[in-house]
Amino acid sequence: MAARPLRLLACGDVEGKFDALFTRVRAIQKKSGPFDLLLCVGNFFGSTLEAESEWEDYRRGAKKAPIQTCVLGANNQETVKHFQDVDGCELAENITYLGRKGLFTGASGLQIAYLSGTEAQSEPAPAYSFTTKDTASLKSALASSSKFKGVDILLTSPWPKDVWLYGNSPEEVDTKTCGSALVAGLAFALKPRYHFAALEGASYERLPYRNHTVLQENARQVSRFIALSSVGNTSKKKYLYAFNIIPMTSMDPAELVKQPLDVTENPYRISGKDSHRAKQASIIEEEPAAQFFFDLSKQQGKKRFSTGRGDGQHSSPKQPRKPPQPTGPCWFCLASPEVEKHLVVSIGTHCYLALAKGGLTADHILILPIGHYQSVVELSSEVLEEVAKYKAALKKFLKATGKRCVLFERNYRSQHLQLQVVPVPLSCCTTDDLKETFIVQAQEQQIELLEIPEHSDIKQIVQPGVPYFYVELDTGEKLFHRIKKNFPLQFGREVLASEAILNIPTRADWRECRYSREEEETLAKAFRRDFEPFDFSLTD
Ligand SMILES: *[C@@H]1O[C@H](CO)[C@@H](O)[C@H](O)[C@H]1NC(C)=O
Ligand SMILES: *[C@@H]1O[C@H](CO)[C@@H](O)[C@H](O)[C@H]1NC(C)=O
Ligand SMILES: CC(=O)N[C@H]1CO[C@H](CO)[C@@H](O)[C@@H]1O
Ligand SMILES: [Zn+2]
Repeated sequence: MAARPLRLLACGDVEGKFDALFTRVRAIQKKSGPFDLLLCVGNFFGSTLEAESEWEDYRRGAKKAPIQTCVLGANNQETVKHFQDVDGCELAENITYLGRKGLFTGASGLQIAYLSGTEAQSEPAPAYSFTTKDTASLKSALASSSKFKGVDILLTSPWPKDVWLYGNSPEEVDTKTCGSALVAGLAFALKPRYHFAALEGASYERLPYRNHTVLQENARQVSRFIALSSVGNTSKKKYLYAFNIIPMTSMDPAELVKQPLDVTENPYRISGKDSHRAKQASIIEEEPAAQFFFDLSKQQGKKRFSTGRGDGQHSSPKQPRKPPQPTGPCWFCLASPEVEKHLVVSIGTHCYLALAKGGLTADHILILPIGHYQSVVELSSEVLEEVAKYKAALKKFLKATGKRCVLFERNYRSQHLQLQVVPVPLSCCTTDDLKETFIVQAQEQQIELLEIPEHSDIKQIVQPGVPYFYVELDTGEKLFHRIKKNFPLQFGREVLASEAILNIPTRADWRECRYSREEEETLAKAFRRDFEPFDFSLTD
């Protein structure tokens, strides 16, 4: 018993141009058949005399809306007078004010959540605005049940803040000031399949975004955010959007959660959750608790211990810590649309392997955490454990191909942790040669590389946030440099590419090592095939 899809229209700011809107709707219906509902977001009423007199015709019944029309309330003082009943009411035949906030459920089962007005900027909140209290009560009324899956449609007048993150950028809006954080929080919680907004005079259709964490949660329906322009706008920007929808309550669950190819990460992961930032801050606070730091800035070899914050607080090991979130699009968060998935060669639980883009050699590999961590120092123990597993697997693999593995990390001007693994043929040089070359070439550039004990962890040497570079040899020995300023970004590559080691000096700069996408795909495929016998992620 397949439900008939509903045919809906959504419209941006009408600004009192009722005749223009309904003429257009009539023309559309004449051409492509009747629609079930027209949903209007943004300013329905205008404040000009012309707009007022146009409205008089509809209010008195001299003119009529040709379709059931639902509208949101006022966004300014001038138009508050049109919305007498905060719980919603009929404004004219076929024109209904939905109310301040709530859920409208149609006979078909279609669920439309709505929030009228703009976010309050001052106290006391004006009559046409909403506050945290409003969005919190809407969230708890709709989304607190464990059975809650989402709503079909969310209507708000303002855009949600940061909706463009991880997606396509809107034109003509100031991304610094545009959008409401409360609306973002609401959209994050309600997981609408469609979210409409207006007020910016711009039209924008964001790529669909996910509402689940890849690899960690079951798939949920994606959300589409669509911002519409104002009616009769001369610049021909889109103000009407037509779509078909089957209410989620009558949809096949598998069909509902299908992910389109162009789906992106959820833009609200940071700003959306009200207390998320605070929680994140407290996680970072906890991190270095009861840790010891060698202070290498003083004197080589002499260890000074300090107890960090030493308040002995540990988070329960039962609750895996959520990785911090990037503040913008990231090329290496596995869930991010920016990731070049064709370079990925293995995916574990917390980490993954990818071929380095423009690698020094065809088997130059990166070990990366799946979540957003800036450096090894920030990794939780379970992520570190898997990093160690990948290191061991790669070492074994490379040994089998007659190579030793050199690993380095630069935590400086980087966003997402990348452990670079560069294979060096055994026949080319010994581990001691490698070590020597690194030390000598560092000295030439006034970089002090300090040897640190084999079994010590970088975590014990630096505090999170401190920039550093280190290279780890196949014996586990490490050479460490605390970066103060002006560290040559390509240093690790330069040394390995130099005559003394790989002797491919022109490849030191990765930009000189570009491959075409087809070549990259071929290299990744070859690596996957060769690495397979060593890849624990395939068997665990
Ligand atoms: C009001 O809307 C209904 C349903 O969309 C439509 O059938 C009807 O013709 C409309 N009324 C007028 C007067 O156009
Ligand atoms: C088009 O939209 C912009 C922004 O909302 C507005 O300033 C302008 O007056 C509109 N033009 C028309 C003809 O409605
Ligand atoms: C409410 C909810 O479950 N939201 C999820 C939406 O998707 C993001 C990741 O894309 C998750 O972090 C949220 O938990
Ligand atoms: Zn990242």
